[in-house]
Amino acid sequence: MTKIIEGKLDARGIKLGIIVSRFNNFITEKLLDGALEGLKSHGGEDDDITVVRVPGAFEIPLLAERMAASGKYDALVCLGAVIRGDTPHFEYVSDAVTRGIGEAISRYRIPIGFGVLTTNNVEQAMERSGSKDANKGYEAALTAVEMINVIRQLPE
Ligand code: INI
Repeated sequence: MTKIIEGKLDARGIKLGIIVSRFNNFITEKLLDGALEGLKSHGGEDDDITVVRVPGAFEIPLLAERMAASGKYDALVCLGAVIRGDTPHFEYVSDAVTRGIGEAISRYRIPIGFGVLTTNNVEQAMERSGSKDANKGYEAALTAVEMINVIRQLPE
Protein backbone atom coordinates (compact mmCIF):
# COMPACT_ATOMS: atom_id res chain seq x y z
CA MET A 1 0.00 0.00 0.00
CA THR A 2 1.23 3.46 -0.81
CA LYS A 3 2.30 5.35 2.26
CA ILE A 4 1.45 9.03 2.12
CA ILE A 5 2.99 11.44 4.59
CA GLU A 6 1.56 14.92 4.93
CA GLY A 7 2.23 17.56 7.55
CA LYS A 8 -0.66 19.03 9.49
CA LEU A 9 -0.96 22.76 10.03
CA ASP A 10 -0.83 22.23 13.76
CA ALA A 11 1.53 24.60 15.58
CA ARG A 12 0.85 23.25 19.08
CA GLY A 13 4.07 22.69 21.00
CA ILE A 14 6.35 23.75 18.14
CA LYS A 15 9.27 25.92 19.27
CA LEU A 16 9.50 28.56 16.63
CA GLY A 17 12.05 31.33 16.13
CA ILE A 18 11.11 34.29 13.96
CA ILE A 19 13.85 36.55 12.59
CA VAL A 20 12.54 39.83 11.25
CA SER A 21 14.54 42.69 9.77
CA ARG A 22 13.78 46.35 10.53
CA PHE A 23 14.72 47.77 7.12
CA ASN A 24 11.42 48.69 5.42
CA ASN A 25 9.71 48.02 8.73
CA PHE A 26 6.39 49.39 7.45
CA ILE A 27 6.31 46.11 5.49
CA THR A 28 8.24 43.74 7.77
CA GLU A 29 6.07 44.47 10.81
CA LYS A 30 3.05 43.44 8.74
CA LEU A 31 4.85 40.24 7.78
CA LEU A 32 5.48 39.63 11.48
CA ASP A 33 1.81 40.24 12.29
CA GLY A 34 0.91 37.73 9.57
CA ALA A 35 3.35 35.12 10.88
CA LEU A 36 2.06 35.47 14.45
CA GLU A 37 -1.54 35.31 13.29
CA GLY A 38 -0.79 32.18 11.26
CA LEU A 39 0.83 30.46 14.22
CA LYS A 40 -1.71 31.48 16.84
CA SER A 41 -4.69 30.60 14.68
CA HIS A 42 -3.21 27.11 14.32
CA GLY A 43 -2.56 26.39 17.99
CA GLY A 44 0.80 28.15 18.48
CA GLU A 45 1.39 29.73 21.88
CA ASP A 46 3.33 32.84 22.88
CA ASP A 47 5.65 30.91 25.18
CA ASP A 48 6.83 28.78 22.24
CA ILE A 49 7.55 31.74 19.95
CA THR A 50 10.72 33.88 20.00
CA VAL A 51 11.00 36.99 17.82
CA VAL A 52 14.45 38.41 17.04
CA ARG A 53 14.86 41.71 15.20
CA VAL A 54 17.90 42.47 13.04
CA PRO A 55 18.82 45.66 11.13
CA GLY A 56 18.37 44.49 7.53
CA ALA A 57 17.76 41.41 5.41
CA PHE A 58 21.50 40.99 4.95
CA GLU A 59 21.80 40.23 8.68
CA ILE A 60 19.10 37.51 8.67
CA PRO A 61 21.29 34.50 7.70
CA LEU A 62 23.72 34.97 10.59
CA LEU A 63 20.87 34.85 13.09
CA ALA A 64 19.30 31.91 11.27
CA GLU A 65 22.60 30.01 11.59
CA ARG A 66 23.05 30.89 15.26
CA MET A 67 19.47 30.04 16.19
CA ALA A 68 19.49 26.81 14.19
CA ALA A 69 22.82 25.83 15.80
CA SER A 70 21.43 26.44 19.30
CA GLY A 71 19.11 23.44 18.99
CA LYS A 72 16.42 25.39 20.84
CA TYR A 73 14.04 25.75 17.90
CA ASP A 74 12.11 23.18 15.90
CA ALA A 75 11.81 25.59 13.01
CA LEU A 76 12.58 29.17 12.03
CA VAL A 77 10.84 31.80 9.96
CA CYS A 78 12.76 34.61 8.24
CA LEU A 79 10.96 37.85 7.39
CA GLY A 80 12.33 40.79 5.46
CA ALA A 81 11.60 43.18 2.63
CA VAL A 82 14.17 43.91 -0.04
CA ILE A 83 12.79 46.52 -2.42
CA ARG A 84 14.55 47.37 -5.66
CA GLY A 85 16.14 50.79 -5.82
CA ASP A 86 18.31 52.52 -8.38
CA THR A 87 21.52 50.69 -7.48
CA PRO A 88 22.68 47.07 -7.68
CA HIS A 89 22.46 46.89 -3.88
CA PHE A 90 19.11 45.11 -4.24
CA GLU A 91 20.69 42.20 -6.11
CA TYR A 92 23.49 41.79 -3.58
CA VAL A 93 21.19 41.85 -0.56
CA SER A 94 18.58 39.55 -2.21
CA ASP A 95 21.21 37.06 -3.30
CA ALA A 96 22.97 37.05 0.06
CA VAL A 97 19.83 36.56 2.14
CA THR A 98 18.41 33.86 -0.13
CA ARG A 99 21.67 31.94 -0.35
CA GLY A 100 22.40 32.36 3.37
CA ILE A 101 19.02 30.99 4.45
CA GLY A 102 19.41 28.06 2.05
CA GLU A 103 22.81 27.29 3.52
CA ALA A 104 21.42 27.36 7.06
CA ILE A 105 18.75 24.83 6.05
CA SER A 106 21.37 22.54 4.48
CA ARG A 107 23.76 22.81 7.41
CA TYR A 108 21.33 22.46 10.31
CA ARG A 109 18.55 20.53 8.62
CA ILE A 110 15.68 22.35 10.22
CA PRO A 111 12.79 23.92 8.34
CA ILE A 112 13.14 27.64 7.72
CA GLY A 113 10.15 29.44 6.28
CA PHE A 114 11.24 31.98 3.68
CA GLY A 115 9.23 35.15 4.14
CA VAL A 116 11.72 37.60 2.68
CA LEU A 117 10.08 39.70 -0.01
CA THR A 118 12.18 40.72 -2.99
CA THR A 119 10.06 43.12 -4.99
CA ASN A 120 10.45 45.69 -7.72
CA ASN A 121 8.54 48.35 -5.81
CA VAL A 122 6.66 49.25 -2.63
CA GLU A 123 3.28 48.39 -4.18
CA GLN A 124 4.33 44.78 -4.78
CA ALA A 125 5.61 44.58 -1.21
CA MET A 126 2.28 45.94 0.12
CA GLU A 127 0.34 43.37 -1.92
CA ARG A 128 2.34 40.58 -0.28
CA SER A 129 2.00 41.83 3.28
CA GLY A 130 -1.77 42.01 3.53
CA SER A 131 -4.00 39.75 5.56
CA LYS A 132 -3.90 35.96 5.86
CA ASP A 133 -3.16 34.24 2.52
CA ALA A 134 -2.06 37.55 1.02
CA ASN A 135 0.69 37.81 3.61
CA LYS A 136 4.01 36.07 2.96
CA GLY A 137 4.75 36.05 6.69
CA TYR A 138 1.58 34.05 7.34
CA GLU A 139 2.49 31.68 4.51
CA ALA A 140 6.13 31.26 5.64
CA ALA A 141 5.12 30.51 9.24
CA LEU A 142 2.62 27.85 8.23
CA THR A 143 5.09 26.36 5.76
CA ALA A 144 7.59 25.92 8.61
CA VAL A 145 4.86 24.28 10.73
CA GLU A 146 3.86 21.93 7.91
CA MET A 147 7.48 20.99 7.27
CA ILE A 148 8.28 20.14 10.88
CA ASN A 149 5.14 18.02 11.06
CA VAL A 150 6.13 16.16 7.88
CA ILE A 151 9.65 15.55 9.19
CA ARG A 152 8.32 14.23 12.49
CA GLN A 153 6.38 11.54 10.67
CA LEU A 154 9.32 10.20 8.68
CA PRO A 155 10.69 6.88 9.81
CA GLU A 156 13.89 7.25 11.90
N1 INI B 1 17.96 45.79 3.66
C1 INI B 1 16.69 45.33 3.53
O1 INI B 1 16.24 44.55 4.38
N2 INI B 1 15.93 45.71 2.46
C2 INI B 1 16.41 46.56 1.51
O2 INI B 1 15.65 46.87 0.56
C3 INI B 1 17.73 47.05 1.63
N3 INI B 1 18.26 47.96 0.63
O3 INI B 1 17.64 48.15 -0.41
O4 INI B 1 19.30 48.54 0.81
C4 INI B 1 18.51 46.64 2.74
N4 INI B 1 19.76 47.07 2.91
C5 INI B 1 20.46 46.97 4.17
C6 INI B 1 21.17 45.63 4.35
O5 INI B 1 20.25 44.58 4.55
C7 INI B 1 22.10 45.67 5.57
O6 INI B 1 21.35 45.87 6.74
C8 INI B 1 23.16 46.75 5.47
O7 INI B 1 23.87 46.67 4.24
C9 INI B 1 24.17 46.65 6.66
O8 INI B 1 24.83 45.40 6.68
